[in-house]
Amino acid sequence: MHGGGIRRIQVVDSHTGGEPTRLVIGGGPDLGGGPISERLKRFRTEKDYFRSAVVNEPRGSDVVVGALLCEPQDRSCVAGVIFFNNVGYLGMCGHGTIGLVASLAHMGRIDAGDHQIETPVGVITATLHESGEVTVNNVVSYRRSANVSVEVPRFGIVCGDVAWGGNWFFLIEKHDFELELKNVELLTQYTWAVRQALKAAAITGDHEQEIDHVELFGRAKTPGVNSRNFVLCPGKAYDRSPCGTGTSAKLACLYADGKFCQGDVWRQESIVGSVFEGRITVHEGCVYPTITGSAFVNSEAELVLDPRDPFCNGIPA
Ligand code: PYC
Repeated sequence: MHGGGIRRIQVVDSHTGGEPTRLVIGGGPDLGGGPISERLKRFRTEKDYFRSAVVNEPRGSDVVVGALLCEPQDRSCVAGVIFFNNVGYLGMCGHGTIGLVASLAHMGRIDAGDHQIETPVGVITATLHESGEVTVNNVVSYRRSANVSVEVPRFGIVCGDVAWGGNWFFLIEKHDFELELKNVELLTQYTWAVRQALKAAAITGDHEQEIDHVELFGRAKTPGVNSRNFVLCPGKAYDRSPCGTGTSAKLACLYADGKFCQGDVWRQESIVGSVFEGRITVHEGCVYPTITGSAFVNSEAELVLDPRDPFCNGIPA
């Protein structure tokens, strides 16, 4: 039996409203110490093979979001985390944070209560409720520009808002599509074309950051739910969850339009029917969204990285 050079990675897999999170709890790369943002830079430049090995095919798939559990620099934090996907890294991830908290609870590392987590975009707080639900206090969210028009080849002029919810989003209310699972291919083509058109037109977030998430809204299917969405993620997979950062961007836009305020509850349904609850706190004019949802652990596993395997480091997406 060949065992030379084999590397073993311990993971806990969960899903949040259908969207998977693969939490790496052991066997990860040595990224040194310092702030998580610095460790992310080293991950990106020196150890990117590990990202691909964990989430890309044949071990993963385009839809899997990875989360590398890190020692926090700030000792008041229960954990540090770096989120990644099939094509790169995420500063923040709402469904992934809910998955992280549920996984830490599953591992017996945390109990119900408030927990601080270090991310590349700063320290955030998450609450594990006795019910098992998790509330994520997300980063400040805001609308950068309203009613931005872009010419999208094959689809014509599309109008939407550019907003930040921890990632950059283009939010589209007016379109001709039904947000149904049977239309996923068409929805993907449309939102991907919008993303390309935004890039071609140099429509960006702050500091010329690419808008790498496109979000469509439609009528909810579930009574008591405000809206349904379809969210295209950076690597062309769609979010099975209602997207924590996308829901945060939506709340910021609703607030900017005077349609939502502190004390209100927004129920956002995903294309698969899972629901997040969103609320905001407004402090000195800034919107701080909180997103509540549930995650379930569905696997504890060991990944095997065999250097003889030609696809040991995954098939690049
Ligand atoms: O929940 O924030 C989120 C998210 C981002 C990408 C996939 N899920």
